[in-house]
Amino acid sequence: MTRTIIAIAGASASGKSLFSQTIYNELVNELEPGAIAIIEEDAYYRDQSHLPFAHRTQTNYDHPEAFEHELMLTHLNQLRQGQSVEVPIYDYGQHTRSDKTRRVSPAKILIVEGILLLSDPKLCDEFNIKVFIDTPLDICLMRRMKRDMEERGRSLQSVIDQYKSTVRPMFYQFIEPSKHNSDLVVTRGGKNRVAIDIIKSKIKQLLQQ
Ligand code: UZR
Ligand code: MG
Repeated sequence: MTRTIIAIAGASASGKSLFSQTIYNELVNELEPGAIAIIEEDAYYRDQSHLPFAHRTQTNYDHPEAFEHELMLTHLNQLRQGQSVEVPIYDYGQHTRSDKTRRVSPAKILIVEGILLLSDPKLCDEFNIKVFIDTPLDICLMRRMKRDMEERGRSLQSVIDQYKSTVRPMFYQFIEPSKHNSDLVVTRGGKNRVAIDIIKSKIKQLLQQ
């Protein structure tokens, strides 16, 4: 069976998750069970339970090394071969993996989304369709302030400090150049209706083959 892996990359708070989840949610009930699945790169942030909490807050989470891409690669290969995988569940409050996992079954269409997916050549080789969400960085920052304060328990000062120390520099060093590895650039992010509909019809076309 041919399986298709679609990668959705872009800056933090660019609208990757909303874009991916909109496609997933709108298709999942229409398609036969198990046709489509979704995995976040964030789930593969390294386990840091062996480090004291104060050290974990110092990690550069916007650098490719923060992720266990090797494990993600293994999982993508297992899914391609028709095996289920146990995807880690990350705890942003504790800056480490929780002790729970999420079972993902092999699907014909797998959507993966995350900031640094297209910066890794080995991962890029696995992706059949590569999309880059190109939202201006000031818009991302505004969204991130709201999201991280409301959903990830951060103070305004900590969001600003992280933005200056890692989010912005790592965006220019790793994320923005990875745009050139994409097949498709989507402006604005999660609410780009035309782009969502184009990806949805591509997925339906792939499932009919
Ligand atoms: P998205 N991140 C944390 O703030 N803490 C963690 O323990 C792990 C990750 C942030 C990370 C990155 N950055 O910008 C963001 N910092 O999560 C990626 N600083 O997640 O793509 O959903 O924005
Ligand atoms: Mg996200």
